[in-house]
Amino acid sequence: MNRAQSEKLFAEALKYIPGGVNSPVRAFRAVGGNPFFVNSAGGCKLRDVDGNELIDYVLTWGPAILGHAHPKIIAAVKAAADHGTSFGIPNPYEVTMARMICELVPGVQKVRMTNSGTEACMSAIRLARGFTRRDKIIKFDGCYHGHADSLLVRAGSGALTFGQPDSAGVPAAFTQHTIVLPYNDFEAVTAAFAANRDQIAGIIIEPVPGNAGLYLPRPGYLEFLREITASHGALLIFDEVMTGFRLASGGAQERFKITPDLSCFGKVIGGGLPVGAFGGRAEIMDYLAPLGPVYQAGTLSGNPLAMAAGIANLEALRATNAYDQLEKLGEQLAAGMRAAAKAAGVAVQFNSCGSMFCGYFTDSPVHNLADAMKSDRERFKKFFHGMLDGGVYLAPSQFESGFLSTAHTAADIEKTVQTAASVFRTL
Ligand code: KE4
Repeated sequence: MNRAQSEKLFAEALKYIPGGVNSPVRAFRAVGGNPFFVNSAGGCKLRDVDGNELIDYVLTWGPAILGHAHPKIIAAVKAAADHGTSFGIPNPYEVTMARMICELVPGVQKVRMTNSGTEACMSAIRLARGFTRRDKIIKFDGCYHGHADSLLVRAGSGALTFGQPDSAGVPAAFTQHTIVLPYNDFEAVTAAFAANRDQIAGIIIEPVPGNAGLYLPRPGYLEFLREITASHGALLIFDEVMTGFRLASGGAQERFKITPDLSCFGKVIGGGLPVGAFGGRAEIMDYLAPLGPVYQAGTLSGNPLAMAAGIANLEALRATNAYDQLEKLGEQLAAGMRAAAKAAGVAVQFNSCGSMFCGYFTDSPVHNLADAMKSDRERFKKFFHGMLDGGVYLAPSQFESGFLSTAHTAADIEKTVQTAASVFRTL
């Protein structure tokens, strides 16, 4: 595949940007080679600067749930931009977005917008600590909640990909109140609460972790976390930056029927523009400035263009049978990939949940980070490049989830599975 223009651009990028990228996972360091540069995108396809067309399963890490350059999102952004790009004073879009989130998400009575998922998670943690007057937070290894200091501990996504789950530059004092436990381990949570009685402000968790690949909560696990936090006066925080408005219109909390105290969002609610949000019970959210003592702010929070794009995304999702479509596409992809791997005699654990998925090259089931780490990453690298050369772009790391959109068709999935079948045979 000709990538001459991408290589030229990457050489130039390396002169001015650390690693040539503005976010580490884009650098292809986990799979080798250099990233391609996108010229344009539409539907489920990317077109790189060398004219290669790719079926996209990264979808800018989740936001493009309706596919790229959706006409309703483009029109909404253009219309909003004609009136100005930012005001630093309330605008009507913020009210519409807040109302939509509160209407769609079971656990949210009030919501505050931010500019990224990192800000949303960082702020939710601060709010939980302020509301409970406790300092300790439980997170789970392999889960990624953005790059705020106290959460960069055994984190997933790019941190895990580069073997830096505990980043340099984070003083021990900043993480001393962060307790990291294995995901899906009931006893570990019980023991942590017993050993830190009345000190735990909350648990933050990706209800379906998508930053160490993808694995699912064991039956009863989320219900257990809901009960044990309530019984200890701690808050349950669902990080739905990835799962929100994707696994159901009300996110994982609707799909699994669990109501957390706080929820974090991002991605889909920005329609591809910079966004984050956190919300929950009004009595907790009202602890935020200007009402309460917990400070949180942002120059561009509730930016009219990001709000317009997110509202258009949510409206289009609500107006169609998008979630049925996404479920069917996810099932078709999972069945096809499992059959192709089996036929080629390649050990693959293909985990999926709705329109999120991950294939691990291992013969044992993957229920947590330790299982995911058993995956054969050399095989993953070969598979990734074989698929890329075949016109299919998967997440450039074993420790990332893939995504489907309503723009993917059964024919796209069939082509993907056929390409995988031929690549599996070369591994
Ligand atoms: P951002 O700060 O990147 O907007 O959101 C952080 C975040 C928080 N919580 C979850 C569950 C997330 O998945 C993310 C960000 N996701 C990664 C993809 N694994 C973003 C990709 C990147 O870092 O470039």
